[in-house]
Amino acid sequence: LRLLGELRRGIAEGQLRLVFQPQVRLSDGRVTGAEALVRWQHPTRGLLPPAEFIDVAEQSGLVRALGAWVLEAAVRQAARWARDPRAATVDVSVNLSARQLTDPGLVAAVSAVLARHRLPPHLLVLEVTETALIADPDAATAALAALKDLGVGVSVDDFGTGYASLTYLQRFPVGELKIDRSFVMGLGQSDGDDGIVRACVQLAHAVGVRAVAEGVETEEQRRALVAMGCDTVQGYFFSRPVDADALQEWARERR
Ligand code: G
Ligand code: G
Ligand code: MN
Ligand code: NA
Repeated sequence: LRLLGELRRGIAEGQLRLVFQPQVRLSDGRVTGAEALVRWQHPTRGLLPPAEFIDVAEQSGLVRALGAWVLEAAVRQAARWARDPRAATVDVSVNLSARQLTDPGLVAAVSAVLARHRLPPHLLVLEVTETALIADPDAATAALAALKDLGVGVSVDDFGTGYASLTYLQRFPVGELKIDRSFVMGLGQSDGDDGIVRACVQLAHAVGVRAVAEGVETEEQRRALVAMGCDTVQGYFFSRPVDADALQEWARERR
């Protein structure tokens, strides 16, 4: 409860930060995107990762205010990069909580923030978890269809850990599947994980969407993903999440 009060104040007082982790296209090694990840610069406890406050925020409904802050900050940053002729053009992925996905005001809020910052919609990608999609598939389908009409990208995060049936996959208008890092971790070490990751890549391509692998930590994993035809990768092997300037520096070095 104390944490909740502190977080409410922290959001209002500007204590949240975003870091960005590059997403690399395997075909040419270029940085095509960045995932925005929230941090909380707590006045006494230091820089806190989302694991320390997202669940509390989600349970209390404060995740709406947090999510609104993240969306605004991420779109503002993406728009700055889009306007800057020296900056590499990257799309920015934002994680949505389950509550945000089923919030009837989501589409209007996304539309308003894009207009406010004049960001071309295709430079924003919203990551939704498989679990959030399945919790209310009809509401999710409607929200995703409206987001697609706006021109915003949608990614299914933590793919493989939920229970999305193939029927749903075909029905949800999404642009990419993000293979959960628990499977990527075992690449080259576990035949089971090799098979799962290969199947996820093929499944993505079968429904006409990009396959993204997260949590890539080794050259061996990268090579396995190339062999499987995975499109895009993200993970510590390439870069940890870094601040906005460092992300651009990293991207420009690889243009
Ligand atoms: O940044 P880190 O790798 O510690 O993130 C841990 C978890 O927190 C991930 O599952 C990620 O999706 C989630 N997360 C990070 N930033 C946000 C955010 O802005 N909103 C929501 N809802 N979840 C986030
Ligand atoms: O659930 P989501 O995909 O949003 O989670 C992103 C989280 O994964 C962030 O907390 C990020 O810091 C973490 N992460 C990113 N790359 C790696 C990696 O290569 N290895 C591990 N273990 N975690 C990673
Ligand atoms: Mn994510
Ligand atoms: Na994930």
